[in-house]
Amino acid sequence: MTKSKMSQQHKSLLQGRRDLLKLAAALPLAGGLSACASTTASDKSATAAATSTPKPSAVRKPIVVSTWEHGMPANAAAWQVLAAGGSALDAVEQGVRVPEADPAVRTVGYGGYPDASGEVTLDACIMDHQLNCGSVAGLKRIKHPISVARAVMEKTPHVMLVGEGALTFAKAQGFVEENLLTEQSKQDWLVWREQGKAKSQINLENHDTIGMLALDSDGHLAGACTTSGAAYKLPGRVGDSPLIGAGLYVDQDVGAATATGLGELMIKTVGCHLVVELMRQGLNPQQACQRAVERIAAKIPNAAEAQVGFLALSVSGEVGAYCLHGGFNYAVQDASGATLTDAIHLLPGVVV
Ligand code: SD4
Repeated sequence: MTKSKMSQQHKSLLQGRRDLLKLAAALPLAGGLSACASTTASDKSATAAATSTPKPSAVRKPIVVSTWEHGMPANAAAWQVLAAGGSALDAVEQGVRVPEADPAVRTVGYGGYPDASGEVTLDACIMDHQLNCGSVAGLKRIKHPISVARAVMEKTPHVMLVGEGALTFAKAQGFVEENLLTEQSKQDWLVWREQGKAKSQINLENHDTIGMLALDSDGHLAGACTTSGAAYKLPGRVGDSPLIGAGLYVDQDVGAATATGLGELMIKTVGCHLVVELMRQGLNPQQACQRAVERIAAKIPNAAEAQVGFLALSVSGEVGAYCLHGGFNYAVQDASGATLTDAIHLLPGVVV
């Protein structure tokens, strides 16, 4: 190798190292929170691991991961698609349709908590390995917003449709209008209204969006996210779940991430895009989720009053998650079986 080539290589190595150090310095630590005393050490170890952890040699695929316990039956439906050699995109759509149709899941689709006016309004988005994406927000009276989001992606030149426009589009596509407010949801809403609460219920317990990520046997990633949003939200409020980058992001070069919890926090930090970009910098999925939660905790006043959780899947099938408060779990299914795991959390204590 010539001297000039060597010095060129040396310079780019130094530049790479400087970039990494700059990145580490730019990422805020959650030192302002007393419960985060261990954050500095974990942050250092995340950076160290980013430079030293060897990449896994074998890709773990197909695989599907989802937020929360209702991710177990959703993953099972997605797995049927993946195990038959189907696409990650079909898998995530079929998977999240399960909680969308289940009235016992009170935070997604049919039977979800309504807004303050008593109307169930749904947010959802879907994204594939080529940055194709589709989204709906504030969609009423359609049980499967994820399928409408997919139709937006595949049948329009747009990414996102909202409110009446989304409903008109859905009906034109053959989706059937139906009542999504179950008797149980109605009764709960009436009680909430009688209590005279002036505010939407955005708190620690209200956070069970389903976000699903899959890697198919062709090695393609896709993701879906669907929710009824914050219970008793102000009519018109849109959370992170239908926003590409906030509630979901997929980049085939790197991996995918999805989020659950108080959407305003993910919107302010473009949380899922942040997780994917941190993975691009060399962090593994769990380290990237941890950094994003730390960013939220450090930069957003009163973040600790809410829950946030991220779940990520790398293009090689590594899975990681992290949340602010204990209590967030995630479901994983691959050829070895199905598991439900508690995510590691930043703050002490568990919220269920
Ligand atoms: C939102 N992220 O609309 C969602 C909330 C959630 O079940 O997770 N709800 O902010």
